[in-house]
Amino acid sequence: MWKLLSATLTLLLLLALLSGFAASDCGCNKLRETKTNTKEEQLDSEQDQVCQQNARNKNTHYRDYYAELEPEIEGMSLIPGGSYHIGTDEPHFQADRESPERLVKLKDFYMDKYEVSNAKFAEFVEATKYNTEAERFGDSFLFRTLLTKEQRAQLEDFRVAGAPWWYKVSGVSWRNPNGPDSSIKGIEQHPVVHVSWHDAVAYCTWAGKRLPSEAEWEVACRGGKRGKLYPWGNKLMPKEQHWTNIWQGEFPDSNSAADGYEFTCPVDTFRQNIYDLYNIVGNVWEWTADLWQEGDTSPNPNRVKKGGSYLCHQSYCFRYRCAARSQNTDDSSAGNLGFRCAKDA
Ligand SMILES: [Ca+2]
Ligand SMILES: [Ca+2]
Repeated sequence: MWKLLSATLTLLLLLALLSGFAASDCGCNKLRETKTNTKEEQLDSEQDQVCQQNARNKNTHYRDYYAELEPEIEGMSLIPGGSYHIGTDEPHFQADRESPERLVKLKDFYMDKYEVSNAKFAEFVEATKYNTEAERFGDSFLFRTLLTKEQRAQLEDFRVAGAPWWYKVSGVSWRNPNGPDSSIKGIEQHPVVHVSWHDAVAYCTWAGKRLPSEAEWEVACRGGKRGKLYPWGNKLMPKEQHWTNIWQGEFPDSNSAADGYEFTCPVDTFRQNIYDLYNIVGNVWEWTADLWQEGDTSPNPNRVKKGGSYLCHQSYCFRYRCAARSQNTDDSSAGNLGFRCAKDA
C-alpha cells in the first residue's frame, strides 16, 4: 500500500515537473514582446536570471555542476561532462547509421546557445576580410521556391541529382542568401547560411572556439534526457505549440509555414531544452567537426551535420531529431546549412 502510494506520489511529482518545463519559457519571451522602457528591461533581465536558475534547478546534475563553474560565457551554455547515450536503437534512416544507441564519455564543454547569425558572421568577415568558399566558387545551392519560374527553367540542368529542388545559382553566398539580388538586411539575426565546413572552422577559430564533435552536439541536443526524439521529449508539439522551425504542408510543393517561418527564423526563436539551446533542431543544419567516414583522407571528405532544417518534413526528411545525422563534403554550402561553435571548459 505504502509502496503504491509512494510510487504514485513520485509519478505525480515527475508529471508536475515535466508539465512545468513544457509549459514555461519562464515568461521571458512575453516580457520581451511588451518591453517598452528601461524599467521593463531591468525586469526582463531579472526575469532572465530567474529563468536560468529555474532551468538549472530542475536538473540536479546540471545544477550541482553549474554552481562550481560560474561565471558563464556570454551566449554559451555549459554542458556538464560525463557518460551519455547517443544514437538510437530505433533508427528512421538505417543508411545514416543512427543506430545503435551507444555510450560516450565527454569532458565539460561550452556550447553556443544559438546558431551563428549573419550579424556575427559579418563581424568576423569585417575583422579578417575572410572570403567564403561559396564566394570563391561563385555559386551556392538555393531552394526552388526562392527562384522565379523563369529562373527555374533556365537553371534546370543545374539541379542536384536525387534532390531536384536544389538549384546551383551564381552569385549566391552568405551575403546574398536568398538569391543574387538579396542581402542580409533585415535578417541580421537569422543564421548565416551558404557557409562550408571550412568557413565554419575559420569562424569558430577566430572566435576562440571550435566546432562541436558530433557526440558533443548530440549530448547538448538531448538536454540530459535519454532516448528521446527531440531536445524537449518525444512529442513534436507539446501544448499544441511549435517548438522548432521545420516544414508544414506537402514537401516540396506547399509550405504552410504554420510555425511562422517559410525559410529561416531568428536564431533566438525556439528555446528547446534545459541547456537553454535554441534551434538546435530545425532552422538550419549544423556542421560538426566529425568525419562521416572515420579515416577518410580524400581531399574533400564528408563531414557530419546535425539537426535538420526548415526544409525538413516528416514525410521526406525526418531528421529534426537528436539522433539523426547527414553529411556533406567539407566545401559544400546551401541555404539551409549553418553552424554553432563549442569551446573547452
Ligand atoms: Ca517553418
Ligand atoms: Ca539548427
